[in-house]
Amino acid sequence: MSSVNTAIQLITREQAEKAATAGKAAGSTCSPDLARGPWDYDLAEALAGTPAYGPGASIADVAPAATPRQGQLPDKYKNAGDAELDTWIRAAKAELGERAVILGHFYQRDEVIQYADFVGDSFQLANAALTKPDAEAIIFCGVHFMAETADILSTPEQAVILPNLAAGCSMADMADADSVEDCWEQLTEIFGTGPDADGRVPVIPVTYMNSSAALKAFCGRNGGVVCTSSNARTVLEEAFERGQRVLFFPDQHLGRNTAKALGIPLEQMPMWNPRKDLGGNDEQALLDSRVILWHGFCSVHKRFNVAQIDKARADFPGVNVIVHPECPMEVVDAADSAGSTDFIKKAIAAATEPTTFAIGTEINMVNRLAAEYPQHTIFCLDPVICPCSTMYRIHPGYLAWVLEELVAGRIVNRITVDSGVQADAKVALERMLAAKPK
Ligand code: CIZ
Repeated sequence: MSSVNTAIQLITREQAEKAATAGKAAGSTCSPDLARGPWDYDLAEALAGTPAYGPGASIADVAPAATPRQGQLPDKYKNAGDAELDTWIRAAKAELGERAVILGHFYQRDEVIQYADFVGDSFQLANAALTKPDAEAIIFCGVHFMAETADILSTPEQAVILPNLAAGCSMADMADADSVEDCWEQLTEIFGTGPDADGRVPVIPVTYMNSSAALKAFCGRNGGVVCTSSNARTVLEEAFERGQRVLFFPDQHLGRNTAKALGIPLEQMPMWNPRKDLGGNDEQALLDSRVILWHGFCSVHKRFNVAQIDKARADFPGVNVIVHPECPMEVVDAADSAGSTDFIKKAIAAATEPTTFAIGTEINMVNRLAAEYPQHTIFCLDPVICPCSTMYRIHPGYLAWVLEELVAGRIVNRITVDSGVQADAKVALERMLAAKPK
């Protein structure tokens, strides 16, 4: 199976040849711009003066003005062919040896993953870096919040590098520290701060790993905790032991799916829209709530729908549908199971008989699983190739650049989290690690 990148190049070439034909054929990409180098978007942002997520699933999401931007990649790397970049990356890696470790997220393109020393989800990767205490540089081929987490968990001597600073996360950007502080103030006015007769405080803030370090620190300071998609249930159960209700951000879907699985009725899960007073709720709805859901979402997982599941079941009787809990509730309810990237990977690895799997998560990961397990039929529920816009911003050109700079003794694109923020964020991460399944 060809990589997502190669498929996009082929499709867009074909589409250009058939430019006269309107409409999208099944199997087309969500944007012909995906065939271009990410540096075109770095330049477009510089010219427009405003950041944007670029082509892919988040193209329509609004990037906050303060979103980090990438300066221009030197022409040498933009103009190089695949073979040249491969030679440079391998040579730099060999020269750096143990001094550098390359981490590749499951959602990253194969053209980058091939150079990764570790491949995994964000938390697995941050932990993998801990096994390399002698590495001076941790090159995170993922997105901004992941690099921040790696910086929080690594030693001060280690430099965490994000090859393209514009590789953010639109979902993480949907909850900024000011809006969350503002929400917290409004909630405190309604609920006060005093515990109930059982010693439970009014609200426990819970942030998904996919959030800025500032929000993890907010949770650390306010009795809150971080969760990942693999431990969200455990974290919520623990939060309900200490608190009467939870404020969950930024992903409404992970919050809703997890709380629903715990038996919390939908009526007790109001949504908080940060642009509205009281998040768009009346006071009683907040007083009656168990989980207040932030109005955030992942634009990759929002693309999955029940019609796609119905079609997969009609086309492949007996298909096993597994989706990520960032998908909307109806999709999770219609699937056979839902779980984190690691859950999906393990479910496929555990299948002993040839099986057809329809998967609802990012296309690069689904295609890699399909290539890794040829005994199974594995496909993405979404027929349109639409990768994560921000993972797409990392390309072998940037990886070659940051590595060659390291060889020359220069650190570029370092992600540094302020020491105070680190300390508070660590508290929230440690609470997550201390939470044990019931
Ligand atoms: O934590 C991660 O890496 C993400 C984005 C999701 C997951 O399920 O692993």
